[in-house]
Amino acid sequence: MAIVLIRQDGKLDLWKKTFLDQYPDLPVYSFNEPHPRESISMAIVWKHPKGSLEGYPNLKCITSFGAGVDFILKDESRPAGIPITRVIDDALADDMAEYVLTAVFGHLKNMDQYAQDQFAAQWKPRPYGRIADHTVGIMGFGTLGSHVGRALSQLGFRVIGWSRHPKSQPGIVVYHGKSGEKEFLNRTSILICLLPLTAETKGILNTSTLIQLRPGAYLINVARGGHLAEDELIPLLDTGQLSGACLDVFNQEPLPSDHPFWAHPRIKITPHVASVSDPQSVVPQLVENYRRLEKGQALLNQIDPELGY
Ligand code: NDP
Ligand code: OXD
Repeated sequence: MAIVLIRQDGKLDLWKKTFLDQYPDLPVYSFNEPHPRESISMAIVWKHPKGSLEGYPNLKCITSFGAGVDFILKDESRPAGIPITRVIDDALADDMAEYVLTAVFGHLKNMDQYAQDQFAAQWKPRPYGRIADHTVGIMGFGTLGSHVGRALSQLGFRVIGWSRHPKSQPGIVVYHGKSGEKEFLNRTSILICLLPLTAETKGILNTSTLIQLRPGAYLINVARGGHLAEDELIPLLDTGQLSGACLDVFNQEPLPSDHPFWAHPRIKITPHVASVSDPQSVVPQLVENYRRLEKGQALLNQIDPELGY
Protein backbone atom coordinates (compact mmCIF):
# COMPACT_ATOMS: atom_id res chain seq x y z
CA MET A 1 0.00 0.00 0.00
CA ALA A 2 1.19 3.55 -0.71
CA ILE A 3 0.03 7.15 -1.09
CA VAL A 4 0.16 9.38 -4.16
CA LEU A 5 -0.07 13.17 -3.82
CA ILE A 6 -1.67 15.04 -6.74
CA ARG A 7 -1.73 18.83 -6.95
CA GLN A 8 -0.34 21.39 -9.40
CA ASP A 9 -0.13 24.60 -7.37
CA GLY A 10 3.59 24.56 -6.60
CA LYS A 11 3.11 23.06 -3.12
CA LEU A 12 3.61 19.39 -3.99
CA ASP A 13 7.22 19.22 -2.79
CA LEU A 14 6.41 20.97 0.49
CA TRP A 15 3.63 18.47 1.23
CA LYS A 16 5.77 15.47 0.35
CA LYS A 17 8.61 16.78 2.51
CA THR A 18 6.24 17.34 5.44
CA PHE A 19 4.92 13.76 5.16
CA LEU A 20 8.46 12.40 5.15
CA ASP A 21 9.70 14.72 7.92
CA GLN A 22 6.89 13.50 10.16
CA TYR A 23 6.79 9.84 8.95
CA PRO A 24 10.21 9.00 7.39
CA ASP A 25 9.20 5.44 6.38
CA LEU A 26 5.87 6.36 4.79
CA PRO A 27 5.55 5.15 1.17
CA VAL A 28 4.45 8.50 -0.28
CA TYR A 29 4.99 9.63 -3.88
CA SER A 30 4.34 12.73 -5.93
CA PHE A 31 2.20 12.00 -9.00
CA ASN A 32 4.80 13.52 -11.31
CA GLU A 33 7.63 11.20 -10.24
CA PRO A 34 7.95 7.49 -11.12
CA HIS A 35 5.76 5.54 -8.67
CA PRO A 36 4.41 2.00 -8.31
CA ARG A 37 0.84 2.50 -9.57
CA GLU A 38 -0.31 -0.97 -8.41
CA SER A 39 0.68 -0.19 -4.80
CA ILE A 40 -1.24 3.07 -4.52
CA SER A 41 -4.18 2.70 -2.12
CA MET A 42 -4.73 6.37 -1.24
CA ALA A 43 -4.70 9.43 -3.51
CA ILE A 44 -4.57 12.84 -1.82
CA VAL A 45 -5.65 15.51 -4.26
CA TRP A 46 -6.23 19.24 -4.70
CA LYS A 47 -7.62 20.43 -8.04
CA HIS A 48 -5.98 17.44 -9.70
CA PRO A 49 -5.66 17.25 -13.50
CA LYS A 50 -8.57 15.49 -15.20
CA GLY A 51 -7.87 11.79 -15.66
CA SER A 52 -5.07 11.72 -13.07
CA LEU A 53 -7.03 9.36 -10.79
CA GLU A 54 -7.21 6.71 -13.51
CA GLY A 55 -4.75 3.83 -13.70
CA TYR A 56 -4.55 3.01 -9.98
CA PRO A 57 -6.07 -0.52 -9.89
CA ASN A 58 -5.90 -0.81 -6.08
CA LEU A 59 -7.07 2.66 -5.09
CA LYS A 60 -9.21 2.49 -1.93
CA CYS A 61 -9.60 6.11 -0.86
CA ILE A 62 -9.56 9.58 -2.45
CA THR A 63 -8.80 12.39 -0.01
CA SER A 64 -9.06 16.14 -0.43
CA PHE A 65 -6.10 18.18 0.79
CA GLY A 66 -8.73 20.66 1.98
CA ALA A 67 -12.21 20.88 3.47
CA GLY A 68 -14.07 20.97 0.16
CA VAL A 69 -14.59 17.98 -2.12
CA ASP A 70 -16.55 19.57 -4.98
CA PHE A 71 -13.57 19.32 -7.37
CA ILE A 72 -13.33 15.57 -6.70
CA LEU A 73 -17.04 14.92 -7.22
CA LYS A 74 -17.11 16.84 -10.49
CA ASP A 75 -14.29 14.70 -11.93
CA GLU A 76 -16.30 12.12 -13.87
CA SER A 77 -13.16 10.21 -14.77
CA ARG A 78 -12.48 9.30 -11.12
CA PRO A 79 -12.96 5.61 -10.32
CA ALA A 80 -16.49 5.05 -9.04
CA GLY A 81 -17.50 3.78 -5.59
CA ILE A 82 -14.29 4.69 -3.77
CA PRO A 83 -14.69 6.43 -0.37
CA ILE A 84 -13.88 10.14 -0.36
CA THR A 85 -12.56 11.93 2.72
CA ARG A 86 -11.74 15.54 3.53
CA VAL A 87 -9.88 17.66 6.06
CA ILE A 88 -11.36 18.84 9.35
CA ASP A 89 -8.68 20.77 11.17
CA ASP A 90 -8.59 23.23 14.08
CA ALA A 91 -6.01 25.49 12.40
CA LEU A 92 -8.13 25.64 9.24
CA ALA A 93 -11.16 26.64 11.31
CA ASP A 94 -9.20 29.28 13.29
CA ASP A 95 -7.77 30.74 10.08
CA MET A 96 -11.25 30.96 8.57
CA ALA A 97 -12.57 32.75 11.67
CA GLU A 98 -9.66 35.23 11.52
CA TYR A 99 -10.32 35.97 7.83
CA VAL A 100 -14.04 36.48 8.37
CA LEU A 101 -13.47 38.74 11.40
CA THR A 102 -11.06 40.83 9.31
CA ALA A 103 -13.66 41.18 6.54
CA VAL A 104 -16.48 42.00 8.96
CA PHE A 105 -14.53 44.68 10.84
CA GLY A 106 -13.16 46.11 7.58
CA HIS A 107 -16.77 46.57 6.50
CA LEU A 108 -17.92 48.10 9.80
CA LYS A 109 -15.08 50.60 9.88
CA ASN A 110 -15.07 51.51 6.13
CA MET A 111 -11.53 50.23 5.58
CA ASP A 112 -12.06 49.58 1.85
CA GLN A 113 -13.33 53.10 1.22
CA TYR A 114 -10.42 54.60 3.19
CA ALA A 115 -7.94 52.53 1.15
CA GLN A 116 -9.45 54.07 -1.99
CA ASP A 117 -9.58 57.57 -0.43
CA GLN A 118 -5.89 57.28 0.40
CA PHE A 119 -4.95 56.77 -3.25
CA ALA A 120 -7.00 59.86 -4.14
CA ALA A 121 -5.38 61.85 -1.26
CA GLN A 122 -8.91 62.39 0.01
CA TRP A 123 -9.61 63.20 3.71
CA LYS A 124 -13.21 62.09 4.12
CA PRO A 125 -14.52 60.89 7.51
CA ARG A 126 -17.42 58.47 7.14
CA PRO A 127 -19.99 57.20 9.66
CA TYR A 128 -18.92 53.82 10.98
CA GLY A 129 -20.88 50.76 12.09
CA ARG A 130 -20.79 48.95 15.42
CA ILE A 131 -21.10 45.32 16.49
CA ALA A 132 -24.53 46.03 17.98
CA ASP A 133 -25.87 47.27 14.63
CA HIS A 134 -25.52 43.91 12.92
CA THR A 135 -27.01 40.46 12.64
CA VAL A 136 -24.50 38.15 11.01
CA GLY A 137 -26.09 35.27 9.11
CA ILE A 138 -23.94 32.24 8.41
CA MET A 139 -25.14 30.08 5.52
CA GLY A 140 -23.70 26.62 6.10
CA PHE A 141 -23.42 26.05 9.82
CA GLY A 142 -21.06 23.07 9.73
CA THR A 143 -17.47 22.68 10.90
CA LEU A 144 -16.30 26.09 9.70
CA GLY A 145 -19.58 27.99 9.87
CA SER A 146 -20.22 27.08 13.51
CA HIS A 147 -16.63 27.93 14.47
CA VAL A 148 -16.88 31.33 12.78
CA GLY A 149 -20.27 31.83 14.42
CA ARG A 150 -18.82 31.18 17.88
CA ALA A 151 -15.98 33.65 17.28
CA LEU A 152 -18.40 36.40 16.20
CA SER A 153 -20.81 35.65 19.00
CA GLN A 154 -18.03 35.87 21.60
CA LEU A 155 -17.32 39.40 20.36
CA GLY A 156 -20.95 40.38 20.90
CA PHE A 157 -22.40 40.05 17.39
CA ARG A 158 -25.95 38.72 17.00
CA VAL A 159 -25.29 35.57 15.03
CA ILE A 160 -27.78 33.35 13.23
CA GLY A 161 -27.07 30.24 11.16
CA TRP A 162 -28.65 28.19 8.41
CA SER A 163 -28.09 24.50 7.75
CA ARG A 164 -29.96 21.48 6.35
CA HIS A 165 -30.71 19.91 9.71
CA PRO A 166 -31.84 21.51 12.99
CA LYS A 167 -28.96 22.41 15.33
CA SER A 168 -28.49 24.15 18.61
CA GLN A 169 -25.59 26.31 19.66
CA PRO A 170 -25.77 28.50 22.77
CA GLY A 171 -26.79 32.05 21.95
CA ILE A 172 -27.20 31.35 18.23
CA VAL A 173 -30.50 30.66 16.44
CA VAL A 174 -29.87 28.14 13.67
CA TYR A 175 -32.56 28.03 10.97
CA HIS A 176 -32.74 25.04 8.70
CA GLY A 177 -33.98 23.92 5.32
CA LYS A 178 -36.22 25.76 2.88
CA SER A 179 -38.73 26.58 5.63
CA GLY A 180 -36.11 28.49 7.63
CA GLU A 181 -34.45 30.27 4.73
CA LYS A 182 -36.69 33.35 4.43
CA GLU A 183 -36.52 34.38 8.10
CA PHE A 184 -32.79 33.71 8.14
CA LEU A 185 -32.25 35.98 5.12
CA ASN A 186 -34.68 38.69 6.30
CA ARG A 187 -32.79 39.11 9.58
CA THR A 188 -29.28 39.13 8.09
CA SER A 189 -27.27 42.33 7.59
CA ILE A 190 -23.91 40.59 7.02
CA LEU A 191 -24.14 37.30 5.10
CA ILE A 192 -21.29 34.80 5.26
CA CYS A 193 -21.43 31.86 2.86
CA LEU A 194 -19.75 28.72 4.21
CA LEU A 195 -21.80 26.12 2.37
CA PRO A 196 -20.28 23.22 0.46
CA LEU A 197 -20.81 23.49 -3.31
CA THR A 198 -23.45 20.89 -4.19
CA ALA A 199 -26.26 20.49 -6.70
CA GLU A 200 -28.57 22.15 -4.13
CA THR A 201 -26.34 25.08 -3.21
CA LYS A 202 -24.95 26.00 -6.64
CA GLY A 203 -25.95 29.59 -7.49
CA ILE A 204 -27.69 30.07 -4.13
CA LEU A 205 -26.32 33.62 -3.79
CA ASN A 206 -28.57 35.14 -6.46
CA THR A 207 -30.94 38.08 -6.83
CA SER A 208 -33.94 36.31 -5.33
CA THR A 209 -32.06 35.32 -2.16
CA LEU A 210 -29.89 38.43 -1.77
CA ILE A 211 -32.91 40.74 -2.20
CA GLN A 212 -34.33 39.19 0.99
CA LEU A 213 -31.42 40.41 3.12
CA ARG A 214 -31.67 43.63 5.13
CA PRO A 215 -31.24 46.61 2.76
CA GLY A 216 -27.56 47.53 2.44
CA ALA A 217 -26.39 44.09 3.57
CA TYR A 218 -22.77 43.04 3.14
CA LEU A 219 -21.84 39.72 1.49
CA ILE A 220 -18.79 37.62 2.38
CA ASN A 221 -18.32 34.55 0.17
CA VAL A 222 -15.58 32.27 1.46
CA ALA A 223 -17.09 28.99 0.25
CA ARG A 224 -16.95 28.47 -3.53
CA GLY A 225 -17.34 30.75 -6.54
CA GLY A 226 -20.13 28.50 -7.82
CA HIS A 227 -22.39 29.64 -4.98
CA LEU A 228 -22.62 33.16 -6.41
CA ALA A 229 -24.57 34.03 -9.56
CA GLU A 230 -21.71 36.34 -10.57
CA ASP A 231 -23.71 38.29 -13.20
CA GLU A 232 -26.29 39.26 -10.58
CA LEU A 233 -23.94 40.80 -8.02
CA ILE A 234 -23.07 44.17 -9.59
CA PRO A 235 -26.72 45.24 -10.16
CA LEU A 236 -27.43 44.49 -6.47
CA LEU A 237 -24.46 46.64 -5.45
CA ASP A 238 -25.41 49.43 -7.82
CA THR A 239 -28.98 49.66 -6.48
CA GLY A 240 -27.69 49.67 -2.89
CA GLN A 241 -29.45 46.43 -1.88
CA LEU A 242 -25.93 45.27 -1.07
CA SER A 243 -23.44 47.78 0.36
CA GLY A 244 -20.44 45.68 -0.61
CA ALA A 245 -19.00 42.21 -1.04
CA CYS A 246 -15.84 40.48 0.04
CA LEU A 247 -15.12 37.56 -2.28
CA ASP A 248 -12.37 34.99 -1.74
CA VAL A 249 -13.60 32.42 -4.27
CA PHE A 250 -14.67 32.64 -7.90
CA ASN A 251 -16.21 30.58 -10.68
CA GLN A 252 -12.93 30.77 -12.54
CA GLU A 253 -9.70 30.89 -10.53
CA PRO A 254 -7.47 32.80 -10.99
CA LEU A 255 -10.13 35.45 -11.62
CA PRO A 256 -9.60 36.55 -15.27
CA SER A 257 -7.94 39.96 -15.55
CA ASP A 258 -10.86 41.40 -17.55
CA HIS A 259 -13.50 40.33 -15.00
CA PRO A 260 -15.72 43.29 -13.99
CA PHE A 261 -15.30 42.47 -10.26
CA TRP A 262 -11.69 43.74 -10.29
CA ALA A 263 -12.72 47.32 -11.03
CA HIS A 264 -15.79 47.58 -8.82
CA PRO A 265 -15.17 49.93 -5.87
CA ARG A 266 -17.39 47.95 -3.50
CA ILE A 267 -16.02 44.50 -4.22
CA LYS A 268 -13.04 43.33 -2.23
CA ILE A 269 -11.13 40.43 -3.79
CA THR A 270 -8.72 37.96 -2.20
CA PRO A 271 -7.17 35.04 -4.11
CA HIS A 272 -8.76 32.01 -2.38
CA VAL A 273 -6.73 32.40 0.79
CA ALA A 274 -9.36 32.62 3.53
CA SER A 275 -8.00 29.47 5.13
CA VAL A 276 -5.39 27.24 3.61
CA SER A 277 -4.55 23.70 4.78
CA ASP A 278 -1.32 23.82 6.75
CA PRO A 279 0.80 20.71 6.02
CA GLN A 280 2.24 20.57 9.57
CA SER A 281 -1.21 20.53 11.06
CA VAL A 282 -3.02 18.35 8.50
CA VAL A 283 -0.50 15.57 7.67
CA PRO A 284 -1.16 13.54 10.88
CA GLN A 285 -4.87 13.12 10.12
CA LEU A 286 -4.12 12.11 6.52
CA VAL A 287 -1.68 9.48 7.76
CA GLU A 288 -4.18 8.35 10.40
CA ASN A 289 -6.64 7.59 7.58
CA TYR A 290 -3.93 5.78 5.62
CA ARG A 291 -3.25 3.59 8.69
CA ARG A 292 -6.98 2.93 9.06
CA LEU A 293 -7.11 1.92 5.41
CA GLU A 294 -4.24 -0.50 6.00
CA LYS A 295 -6.12 -2.06 8.94
CA GLY A 296 -9.50 -2.07 7.18
CA GLN A 297 -10.94 0.33 9.80
CA ALA A 298 -13.60 3.03 9.29
CA LEU A 299 -12.16 6.22 7.80
CA LEU A 300 -12.30 9.65 9.43
CA ASN A 301 -14.07 12.60 7.78
CA GLN A 302 -15.74 10.61 5.03
CA ILE A 303 -18.25 12.52 2.87
CA ASP A 304 -21.50 11.36 1.31
CA PRO A 305 -21.09 11.56 -2.48
CA GLU A 306 -24.88 11.61 -2.95
CA LEU A 307 -25.22 14.75 -0.79
CA GLY A 308 -22.00 16.22 -2.19
CA TYR A 309 -20.43 17.02 1.19
P1 NDP B 1 -19.30 21.10 6.50
O1 NDP B 1 -19.65 19.96 5.64
O2 NDP B 1 -18.75 20.82 7.87
O3 NDP B 1 -20.54 22.08 6.69
C1 NDP B 1 -21.42 22.33 5.66
C2 NDP B 1 -22.66 23.01 6.21
O4 NDP B 1 -23.52 23.39 5.12
C3 NDP B 1 -23.49 22.11 7.13
O5 NDP B 1 -24.00 22.87 8.20
C4 NDP B 1 -24.64 21.67 6.22
O6 NDP B 1 -25.85 21.40 6.90
C5 NDP B 1 -24.82 22.92 5.38
N1 NDP B 1 -25.51 22.62 4.13
C6 NDP B 1 -25.13 21.79 3.13
N2 NDP B 1 -26.05 21.77 2.16
C7 NDP B 1 -27.03 22.61 2.55
C8 NDP B 1 -28.26 23.02 1.98
N3 NDP B 1 -28.68 22.54 0.80
N4 NDP B 1 -29.03 23.88 2.67
C9 NDP B 1 -28.64 24.35 3.87
N5 NDP B 1 -27.49 24.01 4.47
C10 NDP B 1 -26.69 23.15 3.81
O7 NDP B 1 -18.25 21.97 5.66
P2 NDP B 1 -17.10 22.93 6.23
O8 NDP B 1 -17.70 23.85 7.20
O9 NDP B 1 -15.92 22.14 6.64
O10 NDP B 1 -16.67 23.70 4.88
C11 NDP B 1 -17.60 24.45 4.13
C12 NDP B 1 -16.99 24.88 2.80
O11 NDP B 1 -16.06 25.92 3.00
C13 NDP B 1 -16.17 23.81 2.08
O12 NDP B 1 -17.00 22.92 1.38
C14 NDP B 1 -15.32 24.65 1.14
O13 NDP B 1 -15.99 24.80 -0.10
C15 NDP B 1 -15.23 25.99 1.83
N6 NDP B 1 -13.86 26.32 2.24
C16 NDP B 1 -13.26 27.44 1.71
C17 NDP B 1 -12.01 27.80 2.10
C18 NDP B 1 -11.37 29.04 1.58
O14 NDP B 1 -10.17 29.26 1.81
N7 NDP B 1 -12.07 29.91 0.93
C19 NDP B 1 -11.23 26.99 3.05
C20 NDP B 1 -11.94 25.84 3.57
C21 NDP B 1 -13.22 25.53 3.16
P3 NDP B 1 -25.96 20.17 7.95
O15 NDP B 1 -25.04 20.56 9.08
O16 NDP B 1 -27.38 20.21 8.35
O17 NDP B 1 -25.52 18.95 7.21
C1 OXD C 1 -10.70 24.08 1.10
C2 OXD C 1 -10.23 25.34 0.50
O1 OXD C 1 -11.71 23.54 0.66
O2 OXD C 1 -9.09 25.77 0.82
O3 OXD C 1 -10.04 23.62 2.06
O4 OXD C 1 -10.95 25.95 -0.27
